[in-house]
Amino acid sequence: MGEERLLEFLRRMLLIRRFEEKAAEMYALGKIGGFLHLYIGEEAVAVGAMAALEPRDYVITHYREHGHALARGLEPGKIMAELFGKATGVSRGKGGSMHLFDARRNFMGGYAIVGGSLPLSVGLALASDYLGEGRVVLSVFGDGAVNQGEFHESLNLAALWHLPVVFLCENNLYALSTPIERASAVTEVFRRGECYGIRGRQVDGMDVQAVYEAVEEAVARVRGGSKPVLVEALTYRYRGHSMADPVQFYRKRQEEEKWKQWDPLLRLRQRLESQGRLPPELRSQMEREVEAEVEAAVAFAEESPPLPAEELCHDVYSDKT
Ligand SMILES: Cc1ncc(C[n+]2csc(CCOP(=O)(O)OP(=O)(O)O)c2C)c(N)n1
Ligand SMILES: [Mg+2]
Repeated sequence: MGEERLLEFLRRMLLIRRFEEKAAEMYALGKIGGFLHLYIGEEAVAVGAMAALEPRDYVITHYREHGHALARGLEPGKIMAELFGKATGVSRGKGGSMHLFDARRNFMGGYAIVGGSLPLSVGLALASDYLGEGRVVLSVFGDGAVNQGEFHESLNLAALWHLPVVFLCENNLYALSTPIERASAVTEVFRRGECYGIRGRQVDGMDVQAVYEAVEEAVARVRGGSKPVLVEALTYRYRGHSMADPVQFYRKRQEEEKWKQWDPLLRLRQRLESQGRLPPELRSQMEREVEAEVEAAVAFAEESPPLPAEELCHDVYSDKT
């Protein structure tokens, strides 16, 4: 893979990490209310997967979606403003952390209901197919969604109608405090589509290049008219489920340390450094630029006006017929 692309992957993962660290800080300062689910540790999945898409493709995802939005190219300032509940946010400050949306980038939203976005992703794929648009849908969800009825209904219909969906499960081994082996009779998520004739593939979700290659292959298949594909990315969230989660009560320190050794940023950085493709000056320049971008995002959110109360009931119904 070309040097430029790998450096871009590293920059995007770094942007997500620094953005999330800053969001945690802003939450602690009381600038962000409601729930805040951080994506730290899982950056390689979003960055690898989004890079395999074309701009016309749809993305739809769950509530741990800041990383997906950043990797898809939504502006950091408008995402931070959304977390702050400001009128300049991507959803005009009405959605908050779990409901980032940008139709211009075909980013069709984060959804708070576990599994709730899966039927919507099939609907988007049906529209693309019916209209002959050639768009692929990347449908992202967590391991907690795979025992929901909606998961099975969605996979069945998508397979039956040969719809252009790539189902991407971010298996971070836990749904809230429940480990996957306590919730799933079959823990190999990639096999869960077999009964619908859906091809599955497991990938190292801590390796951005591996994720990119797996999703790119899946997208090419699906765009070529084959059945949907299910990709399972094995990954790990470093923080609690949300900012309010006392993670130490259900996870072992050794497990956390083990996964941190496979840190996606560290791995790519070491790979590039060992190949002489990331000299120290370039690395510190990248760090400085990303930090400045995140600071600018916070400044934009701080300076933005709150949503006027009279606008609360606007945009409840679409005026498009
Ligand atoms: C239908 C439904 N049931 C329960 C919840 C409460 N809930 C919020 S997040 C979550 C865990 C989901 O875990 P997973 O899908 O693995 O995603 P992760 O948080 O690990 O990224 C649960 C049970 C919900 N939001 N929706
Ligand atoms: Mg999970």
